[in-house]
Amino acid sequence: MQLLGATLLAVIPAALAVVYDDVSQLPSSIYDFVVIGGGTSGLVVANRLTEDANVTVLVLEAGVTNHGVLDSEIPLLAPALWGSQYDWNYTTTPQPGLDDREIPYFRGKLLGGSSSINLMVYTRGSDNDWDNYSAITGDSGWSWDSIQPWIRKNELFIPPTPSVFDPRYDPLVHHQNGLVDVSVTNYFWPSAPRVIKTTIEQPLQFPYRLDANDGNVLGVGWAQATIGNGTRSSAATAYLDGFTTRSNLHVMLHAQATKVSASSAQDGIPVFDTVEFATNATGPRYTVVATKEIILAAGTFNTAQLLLLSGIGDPQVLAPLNITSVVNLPDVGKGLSDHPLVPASWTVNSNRTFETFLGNSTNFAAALAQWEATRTGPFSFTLPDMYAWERIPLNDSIFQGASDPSSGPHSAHYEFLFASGFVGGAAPSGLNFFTIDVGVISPTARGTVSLRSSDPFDPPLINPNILGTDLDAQIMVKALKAARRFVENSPAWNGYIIAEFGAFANATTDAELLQYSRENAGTIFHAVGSCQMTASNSSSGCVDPDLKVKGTKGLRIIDGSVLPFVPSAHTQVPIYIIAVSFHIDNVDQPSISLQERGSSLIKNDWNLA
Ligand SMILES: Cc1cc2nc3c(=O)[nH]c(=O)nc-3n(C[C@H](O)[C@H](O)[C@H](O)COP(=O)(O)OP(=O)(O)OC[C@H]3O[C@@H](n4cnc5c(N)ncnc54)[C@H](O)[C@@H]3O)c2cc1C
Ligand SMILES: *[C@@H]1O[C@H](CO)[C@@H](O)[C@H](O)[C@H]1NC(C)=O
Ligand SMILES: *[C@@H]1O[C@H](CO)[C@@H](O)[C@H](O)[C@H]1NC(C)=O
Ligand SMILES: *[C@@H]1O[C@H](CO)[C@@H](O)[C@H](O)[C@H]1NC(C)=O
Ligand SMILES: *[C@@H]1O[C@H](CO)[C@@H](O)[C@H](O)[C@H]1NC(C)=O
Ligand SMILES: *[C@@H]1O[C@H](CO)[C@@H](O)[C@H](O)[C@H]1NC(C)=O
Ligand SMILES: *[C@@H]1O[C@H](CO)[C@@H](O)[C@H](O)[C@H]1NC(C)=O
Ligand SMILES: *[C@@H]1O[C@H](CO)[C@@H](O)[C@H](O)[C@H]1NC(C)=O
Ligand SMILES: *[C@@H]1O[C@H](CO)[C@@H](O)[C@H](O)[C@H]1NC(C)=O
Ligand SMILES: *[C@@H]1O[C@H](CO)[C@@H](O)[C@H](O)[C@H]1NC(C)=O
Ligand SMILES: *[C@@H]1O[C@H](CO)[C@@H](O)[C@H](O)[C@H]1NC(C)=O
Ligand SMILES: CC(=O)N[C@H]1CO[C@H](CO)[C@@H](O)[C@@H]1O
Repeated sequence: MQLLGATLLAVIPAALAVVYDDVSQLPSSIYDFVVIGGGTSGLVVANRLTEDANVTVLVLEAGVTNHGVLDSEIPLLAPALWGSQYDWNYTTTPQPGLDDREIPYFRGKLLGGSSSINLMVYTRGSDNDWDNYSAITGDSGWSWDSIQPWIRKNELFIPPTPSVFDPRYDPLVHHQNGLVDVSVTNYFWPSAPRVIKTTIEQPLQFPYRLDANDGNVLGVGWAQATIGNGTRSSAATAYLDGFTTRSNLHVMLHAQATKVSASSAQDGIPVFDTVEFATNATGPRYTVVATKEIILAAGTFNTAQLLLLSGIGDPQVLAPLNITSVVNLPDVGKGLSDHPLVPASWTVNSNRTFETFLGNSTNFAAALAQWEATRTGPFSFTLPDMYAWERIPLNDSIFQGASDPSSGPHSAHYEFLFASGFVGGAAPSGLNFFTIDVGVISPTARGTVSLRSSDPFDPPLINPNILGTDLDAQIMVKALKAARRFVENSPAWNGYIIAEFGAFANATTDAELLQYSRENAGTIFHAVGSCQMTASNSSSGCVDPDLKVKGTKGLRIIDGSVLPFVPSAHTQVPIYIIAVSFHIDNVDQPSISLQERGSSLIKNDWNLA
């Protein structure tokens, strides 16, 4: 099967007032705040800071505009963006857990960043995840209870049209005052009622869960996604498009930051205030000045890369690259965690799967026309319409001698993403598929981000260490066996499933399933933790709980880098939560500590009104 992608819209909307295409258009080189990266977190931070009309913000984005990118708007076509001009096109280092294979690592290179190319699954993580973050940082502001205002501030839940499957979410844990659209699917593939039936037929092992976003993720349920009216909602559509009349917010496209530097010091601590950027490797280097703060929001890989390029890291690693050490911060780039993923596919007896629409140009055109006219139909939701979050009993032999690798009893060890078609590449034509994408959610392996060279246009060395420990690999094997039981042990699938497909069908013993995993696993692209937040008095990690880079002034990191470990979640919402909590003056929730921290950003540090 050849995956089709929609062609670009011919007409690109007129350039936004504040979004500049060429450096010569930039009206100033001095701003209060310079945000590096116009992605998931960067655009949220820029939006929140410019709520105060007196605060000027420049966003430097290496990529292009999200406008006119139809594959980014149409949920089911997201995979067409991967490996495209909107992708950084990274490749990992050889992965020992994957028989030394190098795998592609997608990252959005356009406004909205990875929120403009991801699969849009909306998950907040478990209460245990956030309570662990709070314990690790010694900051109650990161606890599950404390982050609730930021969930509310981010989410605009759009209730589904009524269906026979209702209720499909818990209205008590959803909100309609935020900016990012969130919904469940209104289009039902033939597999969906079978997944539901399986929860009734195998209730002990695979119970139904009404809502995985209530603090306890466990169970099988309907996937929520950052989609509204059948269309992707991204950091760009939610936090930039509606705010282009703010004259204090400027966005520079094609602007890749190459270095941050300090032009002074206070009490021996460098005060970072200068950002160097370029539009290509050979072009001139430009500089802008941040009179208050530089905010790094370039994502897990590029934020760590930029710190290292700027001499912030382990001096012994920087010296051989001839990079002068500015701040001794050995943990930059260390402790990365990510979710391994491997597909289990079956051929099915169905004339309505992804293949029906993506592999046949007549059907593709019909589905596209339906989406264009009404935003409904097969293209209107993301690939997984349902998911399952599961645990392995702690008395299982794989945990012998190891402590629970998850953050607690409300977190998962593995996940199933249910998809009504082949996922992850080209499938033979003429067949229809059902896939359970199986992910390890509590990885114990840790990876790294490091420099290939001192050239900022050289991609960083990315080692997510997929299936890098025996325990992670054993969890994957257990999860694949559970996926098999899900389908084999329920009459719900009779008459639908034809057979297991490909190498998965041949892998029956644990050893074969392990080999299948090593040969076929990749990632769900959830890498976080390259510049972790730790307690203020801790010398490990990179940032304090207020996300200021240790040993510096004027420099903060607000993106996926700071999460101490990958949560029991797809990562965009935890990152939104962190980003939305930083703002000038929040009058919503005066009693919580994050709010006080947000206020202090301006009131104490910057003495603004
Ligand atoms: C294919 C894919 C599928 C995913 N699916 C899901 C999902 O379904 N649900 C979910 O919750 N999460 C998903 N994720 C993960 C989630 O999207 C990311 O964790 C999250 O978006 C990262 O946010 P961020 O702000 O840290 O980085 P990003 O959103 O990646 O933003 C970084 C931005 O900085 C820019 N940039 C980088 N370097 C520089 C520089 N030097 N100068 C200037 N600009 C720079 C980039 O171009 C980008 O715009 C997926 C990710 C991918 C790649
Ligand atoms: C990624 O690779 C594709 C295919 O080679 C290419 O067309 C695209 O321009 C690349 N992306 C970037 C941002 O260079
Ligand atoms: C690099 O950018 C400069 C302008 O910043 C431009 O003049 C030059 O043509 C670009 N070079 C390449 C190879 O794209
Ligand atoms: C570092 O500088 C030295 C001396 O100028 C040079 O010999 C060496 O090649 C440089 N190393 C790198 C990695 O650029
Ligand atoms: C699938 O087959 C049914 C019954 O023959 C038919 O009504 C339906 O239109 C077909 N659907 C597609 C997408 O081809
Ligand atoms: C594409 O689907 C249509 C039905 O919508 C069918 O008539 C046609 O034969 C299919 N084309 C191919 C190449 O399978
Ligand atoms: C959804 O999109 C369709 C097609 O553009 C439009 O007609 C409709 O008004 C939209 N509905 C809402 C609620 O925005
Ligand atoms: C684990 O505990 C459960 C419940 O106590 C029990 O049913 C099961 O047999 C135990 N499994 C193992 C491997 O000991
Ligand atoms: C499965 O095993 C059979 C028999 O050994 C072999 O012929 C076939 O190629 C294998 N299929 C895959 C996809 O590995
Ligand atoms: C940091 O502070 C906490 C709480 O005050 C204390 O328990 C801990 O011992 C301190 N750690 C270090 C390394 O000083
Ligand atoms: C902006 O600054 C001016 C002059 O300092 C002050 O009068 C005004 O109140 C400030 N406005 C806001 C929204 O803080
Ligand atoms: C720092 C912290 O709170 N760690 C906890 C995270 O969750 C695990 C599993 O429940 C606990 O054992 C840790 O103590």
